[in-house]
Amino acid sequence: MDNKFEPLADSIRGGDIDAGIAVVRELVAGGTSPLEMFSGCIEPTLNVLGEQFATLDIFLPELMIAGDVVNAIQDEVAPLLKQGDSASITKGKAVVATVYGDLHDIGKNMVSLMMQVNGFEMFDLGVDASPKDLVAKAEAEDADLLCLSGLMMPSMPFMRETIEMARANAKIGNKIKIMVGGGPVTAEWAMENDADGYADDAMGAVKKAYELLGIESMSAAS
Ligand code: B12
Repeated sequence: MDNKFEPLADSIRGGDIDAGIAVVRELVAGGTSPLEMFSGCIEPTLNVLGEQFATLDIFLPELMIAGDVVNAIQDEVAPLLKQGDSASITKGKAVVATVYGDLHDIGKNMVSLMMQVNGFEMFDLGVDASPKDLVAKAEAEDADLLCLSGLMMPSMPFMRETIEMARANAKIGNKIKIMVGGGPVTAEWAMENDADGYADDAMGAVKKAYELLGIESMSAAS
């Protein structure tokens, strides 16, 4: 990790929201983009914490305070990203959520924010979203895209169920494009489970959305 990110990583590991916000403001003032912070520091730091959690070197409270710092950082940088929003014409409507049984929202929020900044009207159902609610919202909004995030193996059957239910829906089933992502999801999983696309990060999600809807150029924001 680049040395300039060490204080940010420290604030996440230490669960220090005030320090995290202060460091982010300094980095922004120095010209570092929020996306760079996420890919260069926040995601790798969370990945290491996830491994330490799996090996019982840290426990749930440590993971929770790290998550709280990252959520606060997301709230801090979201307005900055939206300022750069050059997309006044909507590229499409997308329903997004973390699937049933899963409360992880950091990655889902990144995807939702980057899609919004790049021209999509986002309908975010939050976390723990049931297949029924997701499909009902997609139908009500006549959405072009359904974006499903999942980090928990036990929730993968619900992601699959959501895809099946969306495909079977009389109104949107034939047209809606379904994108999936998150830790246990792979491009192979996406293909085997009848999703249209997979991406492993937020900008990848935007690119995939453009590709699936046949939109030519990316508009903004990095
Ligand atoms: C932070 C964290 C938490 C925080 C979550 C805070 C929050 N608000 O989200 C807290 C402490 C609450 C938490 C709780 C739990 N967690 Co947790 N957590 C993590 C950790 C460390 C990081 C996740 C994260 O935010 N990563 C950073 C983001 C930016 O990455 P991301 O989510 O992958 O998203 C990116 C891409 O995947 C992609 N993407 C994501 N979604 C989508 C969607 C689409 C459509 C597309 C195209 C792309 C895309 O783009 C994103 C941006 O780049 C992971 C470890 C890991 N390596 O993932 C464990 C991890 C996911 N947790 C785990 C577990 C077990 C739990 C608990 C069950 C622990 C417990 N005993 O209670 C609970 C779950 C409760 C529940 N029902 O959900 C396991 C899951 C194992 C599994 N695969 O089944 C992991 C893998 C840790 C581990 N190694 O054991 N956790």
